[in-house]
Amino acid sequence: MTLRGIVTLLEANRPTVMTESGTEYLCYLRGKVRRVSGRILVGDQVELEPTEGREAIITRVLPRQLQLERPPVANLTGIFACFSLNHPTGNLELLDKRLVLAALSGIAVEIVVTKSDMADSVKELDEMVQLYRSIGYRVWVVSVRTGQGVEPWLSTEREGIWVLTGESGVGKSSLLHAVLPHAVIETGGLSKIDRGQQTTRWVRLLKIREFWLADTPGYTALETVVTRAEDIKSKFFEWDDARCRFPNCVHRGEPGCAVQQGLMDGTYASSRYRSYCLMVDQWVKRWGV
Ligand SMILES: Nc1nc2c(ncn2[C@@H]2O[C@H](COP(=O)(O)OP(=O)(O)OP(=O)(O)O)[C@@H](O)[C@H]2O)c(=O)[nH]1
Ligand SMILES: [Mg+2]
Ligand SMILES: [Zn+2]
Repeated sequence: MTLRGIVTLLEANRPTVMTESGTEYLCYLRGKVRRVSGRILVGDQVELEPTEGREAIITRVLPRQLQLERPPVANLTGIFACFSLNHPTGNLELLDKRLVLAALSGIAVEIVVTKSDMADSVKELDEMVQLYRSIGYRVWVVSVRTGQGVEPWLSTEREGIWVLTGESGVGKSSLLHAVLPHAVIETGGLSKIDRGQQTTRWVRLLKIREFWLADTPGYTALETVVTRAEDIKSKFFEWDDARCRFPNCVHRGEPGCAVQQGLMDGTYASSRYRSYCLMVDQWVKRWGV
């Protein structure tokens, strides 16, 4: 009997697969499959043959739609870019980087501002939310402590495989726990220096109505395909209608640059421009293009 399923967990290299009927099997990989498909990933669609009890052998790994180096999840549809303003202190540069890399990889991204009850300044929080909404991002503001925003975030229709990303301690696992109180999810505290403690060790997919959601261990960046540094500017969508004198302007001091002008008159956020420059510089250093 051959069944179809999805890899929901890889623990100590043993995949757990959930079949279409919702049964979970602890699996082995047939040697040939391992040789042909290489490393199996959470999110892989597979065929399996049950052996005894809740055990099965994976006989085939279906072709992957998409695979990034990080997070190590196959067939990703989108990411939730989790960001806390304070405790731990949010890093806008890392947030912007994730937004750009998601766009470059062709996956969806939504921003989840976590731990809203811990924000030191409501004004700062509002400004941040407004900035990203004005660029066109979907932004959620949630607190698992007060329950704010969790329900609207969750009840939005989605499909495919989504992953929670963000610095250690931003509250990814806590959010998952608030949504699925019966699932076994590790959550941790913050260390004395107000950083997370890398509590989550495994990637695990959980079914939420029509979509899959995975927690990840404190990933801040996505690892994506190599592109040219000049592709980065097109992912700062708010600059789309900036009409610079030179069409190939990279907004780094050229004369007649509409982005520089917009920064000066306050049309564009300086934090975004800073992220842009840092990202381009890192890119050139790493890839040379
Ligand atoms: N006040 C408050 N604390 C929160 C909230 N969400 C999470 N926390 C706390 O923040 C700490 C870290 O939360 P986790 O959910 O473990 O963070 P994580 O993002 O999963 O961290 P890693 O697994 O290390 O990547 C825990 O002590 C949580 O109780 C929130 O909305 N409000
Ligand atoms: Mg966690
Ligand atoms: Zn320009």
